[in-house]
Amino acid sequence: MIISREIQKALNNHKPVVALESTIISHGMPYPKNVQTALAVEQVIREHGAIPATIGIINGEPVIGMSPEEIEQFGKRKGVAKVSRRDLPIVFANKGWGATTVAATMILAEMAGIEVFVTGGIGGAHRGAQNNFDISADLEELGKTNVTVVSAGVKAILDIPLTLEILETKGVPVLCYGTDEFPEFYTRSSGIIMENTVNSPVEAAKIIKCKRDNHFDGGVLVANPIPEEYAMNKKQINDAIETALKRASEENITGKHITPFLLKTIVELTGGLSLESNIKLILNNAAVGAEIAKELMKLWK
Ligand code: PSU
Ligand code: MN
Repeated sequence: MIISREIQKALNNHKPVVALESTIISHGMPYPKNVQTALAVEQVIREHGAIPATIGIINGEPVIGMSPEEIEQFGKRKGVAKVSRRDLPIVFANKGWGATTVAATMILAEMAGIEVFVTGGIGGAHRGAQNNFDISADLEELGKTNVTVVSAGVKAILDIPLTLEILETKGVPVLCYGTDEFPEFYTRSSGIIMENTVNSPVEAAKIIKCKRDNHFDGGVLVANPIPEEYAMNKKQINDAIETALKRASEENITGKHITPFLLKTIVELTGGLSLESNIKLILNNAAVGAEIAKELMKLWK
């Protein structure tokens, strides 16, 4: 794989590095906000004293630390595949371009030696997963790959209680950041009270370190709620989600296309409000992820 010089140097010198995914750029947001957001997220990570590593696949090669020009390409190029674990060998063999999901980004981050990864929301069990088995490979990856993922919880397009049950089964610690309630992406509250709250980056870092020191393989999920001032009105977002889910079923959207379809439809239905919330929560996750990466480096030194 291709690791940028800046990132290789940072890793060699035990400087904090934060991984970022590219599916959110190619399939999660419209152009040009996707590119602006990806660059702004990198900037926040730098302001917090860590080095951003946006990850994607170019001509069949994993790139750890994309350049701004490459990020621009991922934002506007047509035909960049959405790549999860199962798709990796295919895009490698075909020398294609691939936007990596949470699962695929975790795999490549671990291979590069990056512990902390910031995103917006992870994939999970879709509604009806009991029957249709639509459960994101992100959950499987969190069960086995040694990377900490900072997300704003899980979107209500998914079945949140079922997603949390699967995370428990897979042995994934879920750390709610500054709250005891699991966050619901666009809003702070899901009504689900969790067992584990962390109130500072160092608290999260200590738990991650214990997991690594004891060789309990797998990820850690840090669930960081959207700041109150950017949270959406619960009724408005829930109505949009219900309508989007109905449209997806009418149009027979399934498999890997469902999450991008729902995100796009929800942006349309909310007149762009959900996109603004989405951007703000990622920037907020970037700040927390960078701080956790810094604390971890202190503990490891
Ligand atoms: N949630 C978002 N934005 C996204 C995704 C999820 O708010 O862009 C993307 C992530 O890359 C995640 C993927 O890993 O969707 C999950 O897709 P699937 O359910 O097909 O595994
Ligand atoms: Mn799926």
